[in-house]
Amino acid sequence: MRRVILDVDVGCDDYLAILLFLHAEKLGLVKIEAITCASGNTSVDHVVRNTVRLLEITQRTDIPVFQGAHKPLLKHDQELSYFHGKDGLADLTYDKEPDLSIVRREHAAEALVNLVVNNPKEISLICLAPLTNIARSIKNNEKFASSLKDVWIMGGNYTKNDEKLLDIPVEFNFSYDPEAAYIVLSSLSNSVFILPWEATLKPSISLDWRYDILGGKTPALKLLTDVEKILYKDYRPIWQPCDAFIAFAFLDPEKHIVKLNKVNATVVTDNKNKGLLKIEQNKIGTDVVIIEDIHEEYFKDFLLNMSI
Ligand SMILES: [Ca+2]
Repeated sequence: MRRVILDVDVGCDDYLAILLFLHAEKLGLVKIEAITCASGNTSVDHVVRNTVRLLEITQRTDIPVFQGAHKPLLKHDQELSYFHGKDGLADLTYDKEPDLSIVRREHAAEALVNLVVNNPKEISLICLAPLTNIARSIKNNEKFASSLKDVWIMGGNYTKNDEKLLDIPVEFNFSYDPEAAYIVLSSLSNSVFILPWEATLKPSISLDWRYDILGGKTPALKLLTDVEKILYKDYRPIWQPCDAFIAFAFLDPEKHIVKLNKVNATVVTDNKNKGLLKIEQNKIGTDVVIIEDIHEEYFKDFLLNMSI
């Protein structure tokens, strides 16, 4: 069984990614050791509330939840993403508030260190948020990075790495905390998998399929359907649950990843394009596996089979 920690900024696609992992745990494929929360899509307070709400709906409040970074490492004036609404889940109203007494006292970065260093090479880290918590863990404990089994990151964009083309918007997770992205990537030595923004644009699952075929057959999916109907209204007709794509890739890489590319990469730290993933030809960066495409039909099948 693969042991995982999920680092999240829930966020509608983090929400779905957690559902995939809960389903995989039910199948005996993974054990979720903890969920650590960071700011990004919304404030970390909302991320914690959204996470606990989801665990209550799915009756999995046994999973330890930790609150982490409320700001990026350096960018104190950094704006949150408001694509997901102010509260991260489209600002719905609820009958009751989640019971936050289940949230552990330890800071997420401390919890990450304790879990990973005490279980060397056992735990896979699934990074679905800006990398602030992970960078802090790396800085706090010299054994942390080398004790990880592997690291799966949704974030970054890299295709246009030609200098002349560098003036492009940087993917949100990496642009929100570029210093954290730099620290994380430059500190890891092996088994790093990145699903960049470009790969999230490849699948072409229509919103019609999302709403009419997948729909909201469980209470957790019903809430997500309500959220996504609001968030996607003026966005695009194609569903783009970025974090769920990397969750899916992780769960069965051989079957679920259609195309990957082994490269050497760094994170740009200059003011222009800060946070952009840069492919290095002269091997000065970190060897990473870029997940370029996932199997769309298997992804849809997986979701249709979910009972969480
Ligand atoms: Ca996320």
